[in-house]
Amino acid sequence: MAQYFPEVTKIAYEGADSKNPLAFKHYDADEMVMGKSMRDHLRFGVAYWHTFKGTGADPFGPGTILRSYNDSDDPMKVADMTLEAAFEFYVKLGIDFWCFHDRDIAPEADTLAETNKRLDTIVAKAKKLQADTGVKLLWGTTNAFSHRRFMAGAGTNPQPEVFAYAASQIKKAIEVTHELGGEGYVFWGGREGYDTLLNTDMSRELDHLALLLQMAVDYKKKIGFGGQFLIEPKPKEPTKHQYDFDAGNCFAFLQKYNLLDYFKLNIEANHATLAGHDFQHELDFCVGNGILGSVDANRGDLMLGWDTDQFPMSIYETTMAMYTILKGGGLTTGGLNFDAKLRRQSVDGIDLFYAHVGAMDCFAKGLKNAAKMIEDKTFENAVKARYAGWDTDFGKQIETGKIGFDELEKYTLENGEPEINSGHQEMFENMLNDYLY
Ligand code: XLS
Ligand code: CA
Ligand code: CA
Repeated sequence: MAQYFPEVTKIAYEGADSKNPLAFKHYDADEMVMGKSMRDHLRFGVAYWHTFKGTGADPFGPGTILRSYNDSDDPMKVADMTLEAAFEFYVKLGIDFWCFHDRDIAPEADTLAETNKRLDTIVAKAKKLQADTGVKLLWGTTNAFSHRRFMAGAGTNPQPEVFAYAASQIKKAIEVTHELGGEGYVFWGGREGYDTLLNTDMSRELDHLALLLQMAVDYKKKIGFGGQFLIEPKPKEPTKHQYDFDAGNCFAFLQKYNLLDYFKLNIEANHATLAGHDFQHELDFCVGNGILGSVDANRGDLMLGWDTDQFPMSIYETTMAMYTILKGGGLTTGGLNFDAKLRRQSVDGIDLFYAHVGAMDCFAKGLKNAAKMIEDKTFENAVKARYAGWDTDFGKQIETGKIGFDELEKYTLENGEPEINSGHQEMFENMLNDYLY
């Protein structure tokens, strides 16, 4: 097979003192952390759409990134070469998982039948490459947002014909994800949302979205697909009001439509911050409600109000994220998928390696910090102490509903003003820094 990244050999772990930008300083795949290998904790994935289809295009100009695997007028030849390049990249990087949209891996043709045929051709090749390399599919998904037919949404489109098209596409994408042994299947809202209520029936659109998801659940059962269904929240972009705004919003939606048994969430760092939340807040909400499924590991730019999808680089963020993930029992069928793209000026193939190596190291260091924080019980004990009042008889009586307003009023009249305790936030922040330095 042709080599698309001849300048790179396999990325090795060289330890924290290494100055080699193409070596891991913290990610040692087989190193054990809290009784589990780093590989099994972190379950890193590469996002096909950004890493292999990203061109650096922005609203002011077309792509800047040229790749030899794109160099053909035949779209299926490009798809074929790109898939080979992708697996060469996965192996050289030492990554265990990949993720894709149907239209990333095989180009759309003039009819759905022809498009599906193209997809089958590429999926057969991907299956072989997976078997040859041991790289696995973390999740598949459908791109039901780029084509012009989906300009007003897929499942929430005002026209049933477009709903039907989306359903057909999702059906096929679930089939190929199943064929490739995918551990999950993601539903990101795409253009499920609206820009103005002057032309939108929001309640009806949400009913339709739930219907589409219910059909997907039925079909999953029918074909015996055992992967986890995931919803990926995002508050805005492309529409002004995306329906799957944040984790809390998705949780309410799943409950209302009786879908909670079948879905977990795929939390993206950049979508959390766009919704005005910390990445860790969204993760913690999911852990607390038993709905953390998987993670899109990237970052936004807090100065910018859009989805910049940058590679994670903040040890603080990855430490806090891994702390919550570990406390929640870790990733099981999910993983850390780098849904991140190179900047427009990072045009070299080697930049893809720098980006992923750095991001993997950043999460590996975050994992080690978080494990230490958990083993030391520093924050666990502090939080326990802060809520200790609830473990007294009095607290227990409230928590178990044994006493109500009358008793609480009596207690307060008898005991008067409560003594208040400091939250010691600054001290805790200093203690966190002790783990980061
Ligand atoms: C877009 C989303 C998308 C999903 C998969 O903002 O992050 O890439 O992860 O459709
Ligand atoms: Ca994402
Ligand atoms: Ca994003």
